[in-house]
Amino acid sequence: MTTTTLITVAPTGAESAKADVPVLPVTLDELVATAKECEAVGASVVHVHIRDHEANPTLDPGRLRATVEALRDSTDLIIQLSSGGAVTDPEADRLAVLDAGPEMASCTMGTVNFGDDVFLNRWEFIVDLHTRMQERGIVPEYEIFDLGHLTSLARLLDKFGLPAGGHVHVDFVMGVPGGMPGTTEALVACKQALRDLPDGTTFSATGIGRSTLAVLLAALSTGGHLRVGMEDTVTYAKGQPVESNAQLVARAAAFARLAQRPPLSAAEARAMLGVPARP
Ligand code: KMH
Ligand code: ZN
Repeated sequence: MTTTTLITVAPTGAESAKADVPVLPVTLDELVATAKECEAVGASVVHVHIRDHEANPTLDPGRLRATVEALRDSTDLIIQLSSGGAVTDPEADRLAVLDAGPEMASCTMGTVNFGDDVFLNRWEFIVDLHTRMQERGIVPEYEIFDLGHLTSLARLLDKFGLPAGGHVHVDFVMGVPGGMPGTTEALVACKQALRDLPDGTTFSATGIGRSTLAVLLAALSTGGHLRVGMEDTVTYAKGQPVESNAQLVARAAAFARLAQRPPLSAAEARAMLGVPARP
């Protein structure tokens, strides 16, 4: 029985434009303010994509390092950098994300059609990411966009060993046009496939766009954890734009409490995920 809930906030992403979503946090100040608000209402992990001075997605190494430092100085949140970036980012830049010294980084377990684009994740690239994270003590969150990605994860762990920290945590990213649907049935299929992964593997789930609530409720009812944020949805309810990331985290925390699985603190989340405690 899972008795608590890990809430990850993904506040920015690489897909929405600031011009279309004015409340999207794109500057460092906006990101730090959002992170603090989200921590106050129940988040314990922040999944970070950054933007440049024109609010376009970037993997600029200096900006990434400054972002990690600022978030570490102002919050206790576990800092998880996206190694996925935007669909246009080259592999070398995505690998270089690890140089910014995050506590965690995402590691997507396969290629997926991504709307009109392709989110490319070759096997050799995945192996490179996984082994570099092992060497540097960065804890991965394995991003699963489709059922077969779990097969690749089982193969990865079998051939190359457990991640840094020894704990396996996966995140089901559901409802991407081209990936698995954001439905209870798909989530249950993913959960069942976890039997091929090490004992104790934990999962969170997020539903893109309209599937947000269905996936949130399915995750809670099956012992899963939650990811929410404006990376994944910019609509709170029909015809009602999201006001802030904290609004989404607060709703997730309220559902988690109703399910008698209150949010974890960042320190508790570190213990669960195998992320070293902060000195
Ligand atoms: N922006 C997507 C192409 C991740 O952060 O690792 C990839 C993504 C996954 O968001
Ligand atoms: Zn992301």
